[in-house]
Amino acid sequence: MAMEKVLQLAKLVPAGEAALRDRYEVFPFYEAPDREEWVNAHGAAVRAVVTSGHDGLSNDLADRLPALGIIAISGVGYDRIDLERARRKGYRVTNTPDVLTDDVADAGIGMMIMAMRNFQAAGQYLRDGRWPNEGDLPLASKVSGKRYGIYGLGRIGEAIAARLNGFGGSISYSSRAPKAVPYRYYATVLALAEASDVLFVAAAALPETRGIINQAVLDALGPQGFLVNMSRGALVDEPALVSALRDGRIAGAGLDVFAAEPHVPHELFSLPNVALTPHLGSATMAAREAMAQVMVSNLEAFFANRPLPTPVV
Ligand code: 8YV
Repeated sequence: MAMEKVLQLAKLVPAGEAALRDRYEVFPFYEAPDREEWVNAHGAAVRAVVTSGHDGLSNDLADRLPALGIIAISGVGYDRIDLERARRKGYRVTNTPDVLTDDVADAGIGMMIMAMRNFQAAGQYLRDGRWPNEGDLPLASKVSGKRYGIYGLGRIGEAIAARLNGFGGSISYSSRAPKAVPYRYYATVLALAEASDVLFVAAAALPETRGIINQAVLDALGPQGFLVNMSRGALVDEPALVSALRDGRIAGAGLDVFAAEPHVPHELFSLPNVALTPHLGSATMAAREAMAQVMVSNLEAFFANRPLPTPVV
């Protein structure tokens, strides 16, 4: 029997690559010397697209895959997929929740500590050979015992909260509706920011959350406050963030995600009060292997006409 044709838009870990190639005829689109030519020749035969959370699938490309039956994301975020179009055209979309939750939450806590204790700039100071001549650095902010706010209390938000329980402060959150959790609820992110020393962004990027971390929210967080974003850059008004950081209207930020990744606003590079990482919340071998496995199990279910393990659409 001929193998099903899968168009692959993002590279996977070796175990994921092997699992995919064992089962399907895979076209790694990112390696195609001439994508246009490839789509013309093979687009009509593609039944499945494999992609990452941040690569998604553009409608322009989707338009050229008339036999598309499923977009299997190796990632939890589906903000780069037009779900409305998927519903309309009748193809499925799957993601990989749960298996990356711990890793993203771990990274969020690391990011908070890195930003508040100034570890990233301090590491650079040491590597630049400045310690012997210039001595000790200015003192940083205490991390424990603070008022922690989490915007978006989904799986990842809850996992961040579970870890924050060990820090001896108070935990609040804002999300669409209050949940049965022992944390204080605020109806708006503005009210949450006002009541927080550290504001974690853990909500999905949706049209209604775009730019929601705006100047007013940053001013409410205040000159002692820190922003930590492990979700999507689109939720933050980046120019407003840059000016709040530059003017000391917030104390600092830890950012793993950016609006126009992999491009990062250059103004951030020279600011001493930010910690920056290149979207690596889920970037552990364990998480990526598990994500690839869940992604492949969705493809298998799709092609076998079984219920999809983790459907979005
Ligand atoms: C990665 C992510 O970008 O899961 C997501 O939504 O943003 C990340 O885990 C990714 O999809 C890795 O393949």
